[in-house]
Amino acid sequence: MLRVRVLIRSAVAVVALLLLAGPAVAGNWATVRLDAPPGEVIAGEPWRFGFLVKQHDIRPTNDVEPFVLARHQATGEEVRAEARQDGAVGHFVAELLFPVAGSWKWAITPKPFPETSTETLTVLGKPAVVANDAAPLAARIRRGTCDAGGAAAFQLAGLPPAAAVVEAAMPFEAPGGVAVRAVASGSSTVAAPLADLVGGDYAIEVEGRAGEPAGAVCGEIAGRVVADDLVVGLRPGMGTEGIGVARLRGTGGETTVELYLLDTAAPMPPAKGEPAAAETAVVEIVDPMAFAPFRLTMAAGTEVVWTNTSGIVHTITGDDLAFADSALLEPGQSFSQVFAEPGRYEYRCGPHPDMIGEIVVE
Ligand SMILES: [Cu+2]
Repeated sequence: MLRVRVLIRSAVAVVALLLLAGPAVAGNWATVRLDAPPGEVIAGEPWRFGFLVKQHDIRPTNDVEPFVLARHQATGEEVRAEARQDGAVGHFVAELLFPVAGSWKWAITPKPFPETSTETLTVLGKPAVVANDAAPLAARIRRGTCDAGGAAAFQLAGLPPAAAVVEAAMPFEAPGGVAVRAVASGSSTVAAPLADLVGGDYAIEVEGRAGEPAGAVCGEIAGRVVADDLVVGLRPGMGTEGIGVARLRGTGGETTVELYLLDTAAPMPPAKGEPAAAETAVVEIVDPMAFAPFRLTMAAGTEVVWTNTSGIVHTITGDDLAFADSALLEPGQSFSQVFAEPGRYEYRCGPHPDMIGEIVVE
């Protein structure tokens, strides 16, 4: 019965939208596609990127004046940049400078066409800078546990100071998929099979230093080896707050040890899917250009899933800062977000702003 009511309501919404939909929807719209996903964007460092503008998502066009507008989700602070044509027809480049770290909503508007929103961007804080002439941090494998130290067994290459390896990227995802930065890293090879290290009561230790943000870290070499590969977490040592990760890889009779000290000052966005949604509600994007149901009323904590069942691309773009925008949704793609706070959230499709919808959270 509920399903029938929803269908009737959405049919009414579709008819209403058809009546409203003038030539603006039917005629002139454009899509914006980024050349590449944003990757790592850091506050205070210019970020340059390119994108392609296509009228009706088909024909690349230079007859536009695109600008980029970003808004900080917590403070509402705005950053704007004009784009300029570069290379092939329809291709533009722009440069944004985010003044502070955090979550930024952003969209590209290829004037005179409406905007295409992009996925909310997590801008990372600048890593703490250590003087370039600082000595490397000493690292070793030794006997015993972290709490009960034993004799040094293998010397590891020292970790260079943070400033020298600012761009060191984590070669694997941290637990929960959180965005973390390595502030120092190093690689060594020790003359011992990985199996001997795992079974032999050893710990990996990196010495700290006064004023060094990463600090001392230590972790016992233990755990499950998968395909000659073991990842060990390094926890804070005496009086420090550093954390790190060691990756040990067995190759024949030797073991390669990669060490990463992580930047604990950088913002850690919640892992995807948090907070856990109590329930799920579905909104379909249908032809011709409508959200069904047009209005969704639900309890706080519900996850809304939009699925594009139409034949063309659309976005889910909200004016409210708390509303996380989607990027372009291709036919068949979905986008979801959890609404934790009661309120009324209006949204629209970026390229087709006459497509509107509403989420009412009670
Ligand atoms: Cu649309």
